[in-house]
Amino acid sequence: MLQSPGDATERALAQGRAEQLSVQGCWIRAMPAQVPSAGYFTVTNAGRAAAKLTGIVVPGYGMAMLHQTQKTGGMAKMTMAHEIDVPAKGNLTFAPGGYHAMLEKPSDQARIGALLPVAFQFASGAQVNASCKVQPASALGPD
Ligand SMILES: [Cu+2]
Repeated sequence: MLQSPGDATERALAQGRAEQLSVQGCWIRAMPAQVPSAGYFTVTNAGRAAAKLTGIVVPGYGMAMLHQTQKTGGMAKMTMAHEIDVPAKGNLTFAPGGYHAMLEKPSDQARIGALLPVAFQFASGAQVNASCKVQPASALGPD
């Protein structure tokens, strides 16, 4: 991000927005190294203004993208999602068959059972941190 004289104010505003945002139930379905893994979670927005999720940073993976699986005429296809709305007083759920974080280039940190500190980034500049549990390919949820 560029530095400017308004940065302190911007940071304070972003912090205020971050306090309204939280992430629950984050887990990663770890796949063998050649196949992308997927991250799932729920973002809750307690604020009065809508927020937009723009990206996540997962330390156990070299690359993390936001994707959406959509079914058209019985065919499932994935599209990139650059900004995803989290409605005011509402939430956004990433779950198998819909939105997912596509994770590639795993490191040894991304072993089954690990808790990875993930950063969730929003269009306002707010960032929310949550830990995500790495689960085996057969897992259906965070537990
Ligand atoms: Cu994908």
